[in-house]
Amino acid sequence: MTEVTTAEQPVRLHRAPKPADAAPNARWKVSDVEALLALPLTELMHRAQLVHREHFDPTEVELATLLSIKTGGCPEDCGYCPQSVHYDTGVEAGKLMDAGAVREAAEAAKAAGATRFCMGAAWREPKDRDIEKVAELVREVKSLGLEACCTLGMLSEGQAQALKGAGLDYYNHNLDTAPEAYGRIITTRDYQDRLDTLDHVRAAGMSVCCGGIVGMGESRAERAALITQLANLEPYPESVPINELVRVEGTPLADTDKIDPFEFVRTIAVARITMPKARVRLSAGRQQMDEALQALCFVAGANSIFYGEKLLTTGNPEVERDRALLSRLGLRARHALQG
Ligand code: SAM
Ligand code: DTB
Ligand code: SF4
Repeated sequence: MTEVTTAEQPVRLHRAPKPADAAPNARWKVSDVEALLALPLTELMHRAQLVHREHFDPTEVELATLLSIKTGGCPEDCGYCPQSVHYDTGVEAGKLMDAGAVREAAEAAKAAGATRFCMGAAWREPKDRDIEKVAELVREVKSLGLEACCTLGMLSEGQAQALKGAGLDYYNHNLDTAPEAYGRIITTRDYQDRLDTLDHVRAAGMSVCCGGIVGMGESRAERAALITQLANLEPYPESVPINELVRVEGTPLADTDKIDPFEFVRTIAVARITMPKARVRLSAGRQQMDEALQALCFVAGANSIFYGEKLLTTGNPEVERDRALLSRLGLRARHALQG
């Protein structure tokens, strides 16, 4: 996004997004991904399972715990987000957590069996002095032997390098929806802003965690375009969180119709097929899903979940419940970091 300052206020000029398969060497065409989404469910699941077991042990699920290290008061207007200052959702704005409290939370996550710890901040973009503080938090998490992930909004090249220098393994920055649908959901930044940050993360040598949200009223073609966009990144992300919209009262998307659960499962399966080596994470939205649906997501190739009673500001299933679910399904948590 470019900003032009006039006498009154800055005018933001959005750059028109390119279609998800615009690059001449694009691996995937939106039409191919749409055709996958439209397969008979049994056929789609079979294909997803074949791909899944080529690269992973299909009985193993990664557990990643989230912590909101800086909550609320975000200047962005993402239509799904309870932390935007534009919407009245009851989320109170807080300050950046200190290192001791973060360490405690990371220790508890490790003791409960998580191997990845993801710290989220409700920023449009961090300031350089925020990066210094977050670098300290990253060092705390790394000293416990956990994989560290951060999601802090847009990053400059230098900020990405500083986080890499502190030992950060993954940076989460979601594309969230299809390029063509982005302007319906967010007006305070454009798609290219997201792609630029992903480039900075890659250039710094970190692994990329990038996915999206389904159930925001998008069409199947738009879901196909989101997956195509992710799968055509060069290289595609190592982690792909697929969130179902958590409909939070006060946000513009609060009254969106709930997505057909089978359509959600299809999206997971197509993410698995198009990004064979990625950790596909069954992310936000599990609290609204019954256990049979979650099981179907694992069968479709999901091999990671957010683990712990809270996502950032909304709820997630209890740890005991998740442990019982994995046990009933004969699945096991990924242990220490063997790759
Ligand atoms: N502010 C940073 C940013 O937007 O990149 C990091 C935090 S932001 C909360 C991280 C991601 O959470 C968003 O990109 C979106 O995918 C997800 N998210 C936020 N609200 C959600 C909701 N209500 N339902 C599902 N996912 C949501
Ligand atoms: C991601 O894809 N989903 C997570 C994490 N990355 C940062 C966030 C989900 C947030 C759900 C709404 C909330 O709890 O505020
Ligand atoms: Fe801010 Fe991130 Fe929420 Fe958007 S998704 S309002 S950038 S915290």
